[in-house]
Amino acid sequence: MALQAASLVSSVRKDGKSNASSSLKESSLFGASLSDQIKADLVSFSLRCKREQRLRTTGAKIRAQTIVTSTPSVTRSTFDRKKTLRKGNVVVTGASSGLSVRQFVDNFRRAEMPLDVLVCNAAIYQPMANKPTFTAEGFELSVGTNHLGHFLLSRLLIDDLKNSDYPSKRLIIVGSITGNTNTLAGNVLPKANLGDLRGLASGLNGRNNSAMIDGGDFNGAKAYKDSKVCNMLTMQEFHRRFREETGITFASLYPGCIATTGLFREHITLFRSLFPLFQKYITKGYVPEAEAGKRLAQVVGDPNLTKSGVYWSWNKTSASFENQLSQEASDVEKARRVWEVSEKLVGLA
Ligand code: LMG
Ligand code: PMR
Repeated sequence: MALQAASLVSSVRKDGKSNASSSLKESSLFGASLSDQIKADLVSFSLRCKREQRLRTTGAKIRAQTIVTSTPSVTRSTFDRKKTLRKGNVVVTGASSGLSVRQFVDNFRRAEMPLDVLVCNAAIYQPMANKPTFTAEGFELSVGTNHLGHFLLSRLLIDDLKNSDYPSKRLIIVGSITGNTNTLAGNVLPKANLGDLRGLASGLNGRNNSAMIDGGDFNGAKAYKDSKVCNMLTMQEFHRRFREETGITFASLYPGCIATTGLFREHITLFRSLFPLFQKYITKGYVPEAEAGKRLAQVVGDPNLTKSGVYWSWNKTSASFENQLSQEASDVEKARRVWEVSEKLVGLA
C-alpha cells in the first residue's frame, strides 16, 4: 500500500474539506454512466502508460524521493488556547523512488528542521519476480525496503520527534488489508505469514538461506504482504515502547485500494488495466489517489485522530474507524521478536 506523495501534498495544504470523487465510488455496476466511466478509466490508464513510457524513453529521472512538506499552521484553539503556532514539518517516504536511509537522516539533520510527523509510506511490490533481488545491505528488496528501511528510519528519527515542540507528534506506518487474513482480501493467495521468523533471523540474504521471513520459497507477492504485517506489528511495538515516554501518536492505516499508483509499476500491463476496474466495480474497495491522500492527511493532522496504537480504516461514507487487525498482525510476542531481530539486522543492537 503505497500512496503517491503528490496526492498527500495537495491534501495537507488544503483545509481538509473533501471534494473527493465520490461520484466514482457511487457509480453502480448497472448505472447508466458506467460504460462512460470505464472508457474514461481506460483512456486515463493508457495516457498514464504513455506518460511513463515518455519519461522512460527521454531518460527523465523520476526521483521525487522522500518529501518534506508541512501541515497547515495549527492553532492552539484546537488543543487549548487561541494562538497560532508554526507549521508542522512532515516527512513522507516514497514519493516515487528509493533513498538510502542513514544518508537521508544526515541530510535532514543538517537542515536543522524540527521533525513533527514521520510517515513511512514507501513500498516495493514485485508480484512478477520469480527470483529475489536485494538491497545494497543484502536484504530481500521488498522486506528490506518496506519494513527494515522504515524500521531503521523510525528508530533513528524517534529522538527528533521526541525533541519537537509540536502539539501532536505522530509516527505513521502505512499498512495494508492484504496483510490481514481476517479479511477477504487477506485471503487471496499467497497469504501473509511470518511463521517463526527463521528467514528474517538468518538475514533474508538468500545466501544459503531463504529470502522470505518464514524461511520458505521466494514469492514476491507474499514478501510484500509479510512486510506489511511487519509494518503493522512495528507500529504497535513502537506504541508499547515509546508512547508513555514520548507522547507521540503511533498509527497505521489502510486507506482503501489505491489501484492506480506506482505500487503496481512492476505488474504486467493487463493487470494494471484490469485491476482498478475489478476493484471499482466488483470488490468496491477502490479509492482514488486524492481520497487516499485525504485519509492519510487525517491521520497526519486531524485532532480527532490522536489515539495511539490504532490501525485506521474508512467506511463507505469515508468515515474513519479503528479497524481490527488479524491475529498475526496483532500478536504481541511476534511484534517483540520482529523488533528484536530487526534491530540486529539493521545494526542497532
Ligand atoms: C497471483 O495471481 C499470482 O499467481 C502471484 O504470482 C502474485 O502475483 C499474486 O497477489 C499477487 O497474484 C492471482 C490471480 C489469481 O488473480 C488475478 O490475477 C486476478 C486479478 C484481478 C483482476 C481481474 C480482472 C477482472 C476483470 C474485471 C473487469 C471488470 C470490469 C468491470 C465490469 C463491468 C461489467 C459491465 O487469483 C486468484 O486468487 C484466483 C481467482 C481467479 C478468479 C479470477 C476471476 C476474476 C474475478 C472477477 C471476474 C468476474 C467477472 C464477472 C463480472 C460480473 C459482473 C456482473
Ligand atoms: Mg485484492 C473486498 C475485497 C478486496 C479488497 C478490498 C482488495 C484489496 N482485494 C479484494 C478482493 C480480491 N482481490 C479478490 C476476490 C481477488 C481474486 C480475484 C483479488 C486479487 C488481487 C490481486 C491479484 N488483489 C490484489 C492483487 C494484487 O496484486 C494486489 C496485492 O495483493 O498487492 C499486494 C491486490 C490488492 N487487493 C486489495 C488491495 C488493497 C490490493 C493492493 C495491495 C495494497 O495496496 O497494499
